[in-house]
Amino acid sequence: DIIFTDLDGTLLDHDSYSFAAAEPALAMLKEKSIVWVLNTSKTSAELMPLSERLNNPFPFIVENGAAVVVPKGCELLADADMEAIDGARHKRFAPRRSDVLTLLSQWREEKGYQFLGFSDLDAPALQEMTGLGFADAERALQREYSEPICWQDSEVQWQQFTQDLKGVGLQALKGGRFYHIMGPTNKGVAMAWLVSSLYSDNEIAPRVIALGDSGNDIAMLAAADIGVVVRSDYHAPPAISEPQGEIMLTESCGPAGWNETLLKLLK
Ligand code: 2M8
Ligand code: MG
Ligand code: MG
Repeated sequence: DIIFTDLDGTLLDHDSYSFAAAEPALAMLKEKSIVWVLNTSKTSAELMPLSERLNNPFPFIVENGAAVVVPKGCELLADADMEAIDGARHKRFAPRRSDVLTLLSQWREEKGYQFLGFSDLDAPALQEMTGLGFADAERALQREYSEPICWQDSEVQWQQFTQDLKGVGLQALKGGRFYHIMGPTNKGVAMAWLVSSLYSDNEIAPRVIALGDSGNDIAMLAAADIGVVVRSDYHAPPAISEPQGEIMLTESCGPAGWNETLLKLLK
């Protein structure tokens, strides 16, 4: 097996960002030496300390599938064609955030769209909106590929905005709290690249298990052999149309649901 997991609302509690309820299944992953990959909206800067806290030595996927990142010291994917950024190696599937920001500020000016983006915020303001600690909020602001926004305009303007994004090959991907403005990739695209890069054609392909709770997880859940929709206290489970494998829905919410379902699957 290989596991791909979302963080917020999935392995981490939506409000406290705790993974305490998932400890038994995390221990089982370790015991069975299963490769498990964090696949999240979060940035590389957020993932570095988080993967250490989670005791996860594997590559991770950042900013909603924008890049696969191999941290310093990880020997996997040694042959892959990757870009060195801050001591890590990145395989990029999206344009850089600076390009996205240029367009957004141009449109704001020309079309009067009203939204609040991460580039308008400082760490204390982001803490207020998300409940992140100060250091984590600072790391969340260090984005390389995507701009999370809160829409503050009408539905009509939103329709126009998403059309404009489409016209330049960008999209608005719904996360837990924000829409992530980014290039034409998703968590499923990066997951598929990583699986095919880790396992060559003549190896037996592992069973791919993916877990997530929100709209931005749909592509990942649909592309997995087993897509586990983690129940949320805050929103209805996302509908997975045309899954390639089996879809399951957890009984409990967040990390407790993650734990109960993975323990069952890995037994
Ligand atoms: C943002 O992502 C979440 C996850 O779905 C969201 O859209 O609500 C990202 O900015 C991420 O970097 C940050 O850690 C998170 C904090 O809630 O919010
Ligand atoms: Mg989530
Ligand atoms: Mg997420």
